[in-house]
Amino acid sequence: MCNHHDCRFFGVPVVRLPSLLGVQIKKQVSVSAINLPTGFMKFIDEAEIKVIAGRGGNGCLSFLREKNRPKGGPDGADGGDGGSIFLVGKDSLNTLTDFRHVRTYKAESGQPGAGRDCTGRAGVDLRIQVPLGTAVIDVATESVIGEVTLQGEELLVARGGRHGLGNAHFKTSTNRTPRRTTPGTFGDERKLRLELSVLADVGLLGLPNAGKSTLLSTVSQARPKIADYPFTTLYPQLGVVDSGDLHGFVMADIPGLIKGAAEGGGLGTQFLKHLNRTRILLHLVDISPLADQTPETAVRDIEMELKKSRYSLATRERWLVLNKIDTLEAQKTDEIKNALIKDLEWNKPIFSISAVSGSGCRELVGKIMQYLILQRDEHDNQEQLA
Ligand SMILES: Nc1nc2c(ncn2[C@@H]2O[C@H](COP(=O)(O)OP(=O)(O)OP(=O)(O)O)[C@@H](O)[C@H]2O)c(=O)[nH]1
Ligand SMILES: [Mg+2]
Repeated sequence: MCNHHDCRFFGVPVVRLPSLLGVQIKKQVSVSAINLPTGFMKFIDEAEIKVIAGRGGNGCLSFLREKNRPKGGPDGADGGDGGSIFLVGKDSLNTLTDFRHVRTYKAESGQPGAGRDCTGRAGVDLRIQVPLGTAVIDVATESVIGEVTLQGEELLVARGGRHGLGNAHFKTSTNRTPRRTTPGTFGDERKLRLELSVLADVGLLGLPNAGKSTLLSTVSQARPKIADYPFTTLYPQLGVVDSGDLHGFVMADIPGLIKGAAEGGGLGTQFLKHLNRTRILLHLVDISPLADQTPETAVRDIEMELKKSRYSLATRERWLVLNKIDTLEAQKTDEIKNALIKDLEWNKPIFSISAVSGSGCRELVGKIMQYLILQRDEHDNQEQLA
């Protein structure tokens, strides 16, 4: 039987490019990120899955034959109904990453009926957990089947086949030995497109060239432009990070900030609004010997811009991520890290990574996921107490 643990994950995400003319341009690509024009931060995570409901079990043709009752009459029973498939709202999921690995979901078929009036067992229904806000579209007709918006809400997406009738069913006063049975019918089989509008959970901050886009490309399937000149990123980018277990999260990369951004320097602070609803900010700092600023200045300059901006980002949970450690001896990295902790009186998490080689990135993603889950649990507890 299909068990949820075996059958999650699937799909090639599709990016929907919003068109300012109102025309939707769709593009099948292997990334879940999108370049967005300024101020247009809607991001749609998509996955296509196939659902096959269980078949109904056939009815049975049988006559009771016992030593002392040679003409015992028809005893062929009905089959069982096929299992149906439901999507179920789950509030701890927030992306469709889980559907990237499994393409087909199949519910169990009903068992055929048997002699001696033994009805076939019904197939077990399959319940697939989806994030709240998931819209479900039938790919063949482009019609919307529904949207799952509440925790525990169930949406029937493929009805199981009906059971077939056994010959006992057709016994009448005029026909005591019916040979008629009916087969079980097929369950629904359809391709579904799941669509979810997502907001970023994690925002990347930092000076130009800190390696923000490189980090996004290493931990997600997004492929932002990367180059060794400032302001490579001109528009916010989003990527879905698969943290390897049931959950994933969305990371937003915005153009680099510079000192004086609040007064319009560089690309200004207009993009900070995209980080306004994130839950953690990752502050990337280039600690390579070639960096333009010292690590301390790189942190303080950005902090100043956050304080000056209209958004309440200065008090937001912010972690320091020291990048480009591949350019230094491990000992030197530790020295820089310890000096920063001391000089900035830093008491929040701090990480050392190489976005290029991936070193330290897995640990960082794991810690972010842990934090997001913990925060969600606290939020749930507070709601229960209220
Ligand atoms: N050696 C090394 N180079 C890195 C690392 N991460 C990024 N880089 C390089 O740093 C340069 C800038 O990287 P980006 O990812 O474009 O930086 P960014 O922060 O997105 O820059 P903007 O978009 O301009 O704000 C590129 O040449 C990267 O290859 C790293 O871990 N090690
Ligand atoms: Mg960039």
